[in-house]
Amino acid sequence: MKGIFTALITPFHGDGKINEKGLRQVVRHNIDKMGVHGLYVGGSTGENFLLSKETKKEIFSIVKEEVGTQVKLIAQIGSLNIEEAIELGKYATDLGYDALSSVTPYYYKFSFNEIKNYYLQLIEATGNKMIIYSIPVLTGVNFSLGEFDQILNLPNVIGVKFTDSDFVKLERLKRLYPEKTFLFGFDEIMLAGCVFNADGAIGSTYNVMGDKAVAIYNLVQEEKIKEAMEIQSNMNQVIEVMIQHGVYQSIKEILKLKGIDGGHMKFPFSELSGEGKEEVKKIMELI
Ligand code: HMN
Repeated sequence: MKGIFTALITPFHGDGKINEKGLRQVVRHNIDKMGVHGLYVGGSTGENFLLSKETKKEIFSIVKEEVGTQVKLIAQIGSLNIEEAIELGKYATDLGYDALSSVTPYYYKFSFNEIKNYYLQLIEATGNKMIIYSIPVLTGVNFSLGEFDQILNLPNVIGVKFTDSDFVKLERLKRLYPEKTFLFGFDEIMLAGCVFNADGAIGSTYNVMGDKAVAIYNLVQEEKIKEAMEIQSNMNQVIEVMIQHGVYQSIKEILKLKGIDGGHMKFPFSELSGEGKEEVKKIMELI
């Protein structure tokens, strides 16, 4: 479980149903053109938290069918409803997903022990490997080093999707747990994450710039930081526009301009504005 993982977008039809043809095209594009090492399915990027359990299962199943064993697959199954999370985890495990990942339970201010017990139940019920999804900026859950220590010692926990810019924490964790996998979650600073010993990265923008992320990852292995920085800086020209107009919306528009059906957004997300479309067109030469 090393390298670049695309946090897969989900193409929807205008009525909110899955656009299966588009989803298969996006998967193919990621594997055949971007050359990423794996896919992270059902993350924030997939608009997962807006979807019904049945729709989430449909996505897991279509993606697995399209991928087979070509690249590694991680299923994000986190849900505030533990029964749903377990059902999704068993489903993805039966389909053959290489690992599960679950966001830390959010919205309520859960105690650390409550969060730990949540993971324990998920792990015991599914029996699959688990990658903890830590994203303090969205969940408000920010584990201390001591808390990470307890979480990483739970059975089957193989690593963390580390979406945080606390590089000291990342470096300390990797030194304490060299055998665990730390996948960095902020695309605009993924080079720094890799320099600070992350084992790779998971991100939304890799749907359209995965080839660049793979290049950065490889250059870091070769200790060619200046060349890697050049690519990161070019990526950030694009990410800046994406953030201004909506990251997921912009990714879908870029895919569309490349002839891939990125589909619509799921309500209540709005579609890309007219101005956004114009701005995205202008940065296409960088992609
Ligand atoms: C996921 O769960 O889908 C992603 O892995 C999340 C990922 O860390 C992205 N973060 C969010 O969407 C909040 C980043 O790829 C992010 O979109 C990117 O760094 C641009 O800011």
